[in-house]
Amino acid sequence: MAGVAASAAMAGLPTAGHALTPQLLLEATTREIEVNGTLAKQLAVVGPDGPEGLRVKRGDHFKFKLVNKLDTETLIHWHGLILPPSQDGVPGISAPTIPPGGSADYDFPLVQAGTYWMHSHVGFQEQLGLAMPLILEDPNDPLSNLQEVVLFLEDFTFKDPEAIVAALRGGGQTDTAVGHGAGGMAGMVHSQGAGAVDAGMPGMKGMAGMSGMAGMKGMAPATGTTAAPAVAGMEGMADLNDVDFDAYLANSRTLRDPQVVPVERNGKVRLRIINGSASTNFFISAGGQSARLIAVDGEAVHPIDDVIFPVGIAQRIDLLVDVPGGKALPIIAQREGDTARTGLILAGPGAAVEKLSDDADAKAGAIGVELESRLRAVEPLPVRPIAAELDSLLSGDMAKYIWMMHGGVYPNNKPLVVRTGDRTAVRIRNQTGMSHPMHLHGHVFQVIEIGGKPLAGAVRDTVVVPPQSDMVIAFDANNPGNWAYHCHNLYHMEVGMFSYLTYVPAT
Ligand SMILES: [Cu+2]
Repeated sequence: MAGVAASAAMAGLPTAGHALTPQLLLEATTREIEVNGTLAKQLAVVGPDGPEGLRVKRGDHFKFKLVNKLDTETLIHWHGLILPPSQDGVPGISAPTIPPGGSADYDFPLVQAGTYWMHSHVGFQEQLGLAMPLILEDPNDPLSNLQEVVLFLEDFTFKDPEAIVAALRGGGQTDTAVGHGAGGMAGMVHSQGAGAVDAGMPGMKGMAGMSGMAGMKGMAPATGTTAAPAVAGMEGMADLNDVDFDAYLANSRTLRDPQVVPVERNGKVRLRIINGSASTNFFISAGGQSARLIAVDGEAVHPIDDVIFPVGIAQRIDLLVDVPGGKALPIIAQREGDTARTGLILAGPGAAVEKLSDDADAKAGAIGVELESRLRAVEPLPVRPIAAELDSLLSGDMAKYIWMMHGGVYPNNKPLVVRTGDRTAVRIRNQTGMSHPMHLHGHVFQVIEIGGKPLAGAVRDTVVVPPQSDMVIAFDANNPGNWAYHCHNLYHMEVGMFSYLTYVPAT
């Protein structure tokens, strides 16, 4: 892959066929990539199948030794996998970190098939590149004759993420952190199409005393138990992006120098799209052409044909696209609320590939619930009565850049407590002005209510809960242990928007 200075392929290891599941090697290491002409040193996971991701089969064992070749501690989480809690890769919840030069062994049966990913769960290592696709192949995949293309999306910054957080908290001037220092005004300016607010812009300073519009209902750090009222027009005032990045990457490339994938067979491609961003939601399109959505977060959905599909932070979508002979089809990911975009090109035989700008003509909107409301799982949860409904409150203070779950910042907040065997519903109440991609480890859940309307929605592991809204998810408490449950916006999580799920025995 051009643009990647260090080869990520490891010589001497098999590239496919883990049928006998010998223990294979994964390394946490570093690499250099070129981002719009500038070399950047990144962290990286290197495995036997190269930088396009790790491929393993359902029914096999996930049997790896993870070696830490970094000069700092690390630990990797296998996002979306149902596995024993001790192997889930979250420091403080499932296992200790791996020291420099150390290693950890993983061995568990793979019970799922679909599009997944892996990433560090330590500090900002995921933002720095310690992440990779994880494709769980289905041995009986009816689509196995199709060409497969993995599209791994990331947001990229040359800056130190810790400095970005400091700026978001008002500790310094930067052109990277979008102006939360202006007390929640940033989102309003965005929605009027005036562009990103520079936190260091002198004219905004006088507004810093507005303290996040704390007087507005539902936007203050909330401790009550009643749901926030639906305020007309609030969605338009939402903050869409915290952080302005230097680039958006598709398989480690920008759209100025995109990957061009030759389309081989019968002109039909299965795209496995993974949003591996730290803090960016995207809208996916295929050059205005209709595509067919067949899975979200690795789980099959009844097909939906459309021209644009949102994919939230940490979520995945599988799309089928037709690439007519002689045509070059751009697969574009445009940032929510922005013109910035990235992507790759699917090129049919003999196609001329045109240069594409990494800036769209018009801004994308906000991710809402339009698609989520239409999703229907092919294999919904078995029909059972709900034994317990738990409350999960999301709150925050945008001006101070404090994000909370269950009334506090981790670890000063309460976990969700479930009883072994219970069908459990969780009402997620987002009382903030931002959307939050909420992720539960070690389980899959079904979306069963959106904005007060019941539905038999998608089965998945990460759901975007829009500002000022409720969503209800349900799952079976059938994997006892302690499991991370958190906002997957890395900047929110790192300042404390993190909790966990814990079990008590059935009585
Ligand atoms: Cu969040």
